Amino acid sequence: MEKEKRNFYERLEQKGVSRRDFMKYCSALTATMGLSAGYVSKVEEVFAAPKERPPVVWLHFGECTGCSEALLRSVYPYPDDLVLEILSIEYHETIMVAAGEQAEENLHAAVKKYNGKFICVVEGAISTKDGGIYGKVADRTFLEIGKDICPKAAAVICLGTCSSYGGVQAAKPNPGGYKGVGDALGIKTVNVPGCPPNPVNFVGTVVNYLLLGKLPALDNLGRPLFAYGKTIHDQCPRRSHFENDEFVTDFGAPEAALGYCLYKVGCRGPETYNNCPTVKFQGGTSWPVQAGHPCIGCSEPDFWDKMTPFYQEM
Ligand code: FSX
Ligand code: SF4
Ligand code: F3S
Repeated sequence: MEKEKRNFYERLEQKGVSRRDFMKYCSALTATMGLSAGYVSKVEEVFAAPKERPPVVWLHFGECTGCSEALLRSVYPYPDDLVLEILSIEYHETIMVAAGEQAEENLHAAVKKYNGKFICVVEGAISTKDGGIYGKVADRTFLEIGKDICPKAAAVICLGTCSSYGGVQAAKPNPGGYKGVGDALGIKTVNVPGCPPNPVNFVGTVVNYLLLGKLPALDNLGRPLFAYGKTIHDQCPRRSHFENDEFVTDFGAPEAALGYCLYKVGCRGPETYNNCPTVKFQGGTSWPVQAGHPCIGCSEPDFWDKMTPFYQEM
């Protein structure tokens, strides 16, 4: 175990990540997952000395691959150092070396070998109209692929709003009859929505599984409660109230200091469940409202139709 850990830290150092930085990341991840500080060393072990590396089959349907990009471009975790350290990715169209028939062979071999045991991560929505002919990979429709592979997985994690609820593909007039994976296949999925989703919420879901041997608690829309239990508005630093003839933020600062509330320019924070204000993006640098843009509700079901036209008060 100790040797394994040493090797892990050596590999991290070669990538320019100090042990201190990594422990900071583990603390932030533990807090995001809603676990007490006592779990930080256990979270460290999941990465540094993994007991198991669950096989993962990663499918892409109708989407822009922004979800994979968000994960691969995140400052922490460096995907090759951390995510790929704890998962055994058997198939992933964007990052795998194999192509064409060889890729197809890998997919089928992995599903056969790990039947009932692999985690299926899905990005993108599924076309359901006219037998699903409006979206295909390797001459099979997304619908056929989903029906074949998803039921054989131990768990299906939908990464992004498209696979969770349909996303942009399902926006009116939706000529391909696109739906989220759970809806299209009639199965239960764990949904990590957002367009793109925050990588930390995906990593937290996987680490929860490895650490506690089960998936995190979900809300009635299949979202992990640790990440989607509160609205954006509930956690927003721009939230303010009227006091002594002026607006002050709920945190006590004059509103002008933190930026004015963006409700009047269409902020959907009050009806959007996500943890952007606390977790932020790009290694905790910023998030839409902090950068001055109203939340557009990107992680909610029926994003786009329900949230447009943007920039208009709800
Ligand atoms: Fe959708 Fe993801 Fe938005 Fe894009 O895979 S959630 S369009 S960021 O890429 O599915
Ligand atoms: Fe709520 Fe949006 Fe205003 Fe923040 S900016 S307080 S999320 S309405
Ligand atoms: Fe999306 Fe709103 Fe967060 S637009 S990224 S849920 S602030």
